[in-house]
Amino acid sequence: MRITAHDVLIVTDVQNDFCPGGALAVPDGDAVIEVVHRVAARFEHIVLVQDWHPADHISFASNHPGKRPFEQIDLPYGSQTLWPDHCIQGSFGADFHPALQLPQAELILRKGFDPLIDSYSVFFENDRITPTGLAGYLRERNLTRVFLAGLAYDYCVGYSALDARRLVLEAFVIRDACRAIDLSGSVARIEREFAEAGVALIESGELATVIR
Ligand code: VGL
Ligand code: ZN
Repeated sequence: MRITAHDVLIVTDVQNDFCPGGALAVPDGDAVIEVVHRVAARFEHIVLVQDWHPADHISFASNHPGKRPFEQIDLPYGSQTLWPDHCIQGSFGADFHPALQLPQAELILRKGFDPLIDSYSVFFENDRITPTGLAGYLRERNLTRVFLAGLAYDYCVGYSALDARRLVLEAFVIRDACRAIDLSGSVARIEREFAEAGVALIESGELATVIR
């Protein structure tokens, strides 16, 4: 597959808290790093995304007395999974994993900073309405095909890919450049939605073997 000047690699949430030893560790999360580095060499445009919560964030179980991580609650914008405290602004857990080295990235986009709403997708907060600004950024720069990598496959990466399709962008999820949380069937669910929305699943080898 040939990468062009209209393609962007979006590397999501490769942060200490989502890697082994972190507060919301995704199994094998740090294994994405070498795959991301390999595919990044093909791209002219790279965006990094950082989950970036205040300590009083509504998605933290610790802010809901009597609730435990991974329970669901109903909020004005819909159902919300509660998480362990993670990616607190300025903390070590919120830093990118130290092995992730992409100094050529053109934008670092932070999400999840509003205390009252979570944001899995890099395009919209969890109300599916409030924009992060990334759609406008890509539009102004004429970046029309998004390639997604990082953590977690079934949450941030997955919701982002679905929203990309809603925005009429072409969306490719690089499967081996992602790892999943897999909570109550979340992987099967997101893959059903990928199929309905026209999100393409590819492997890094489909990019890495082709010379730009
Ligand atoms: C994510 C849960 C909570 C993600 C972020 O990046 O997939 N998941 N915050
Ligand atoms: Zn989060």
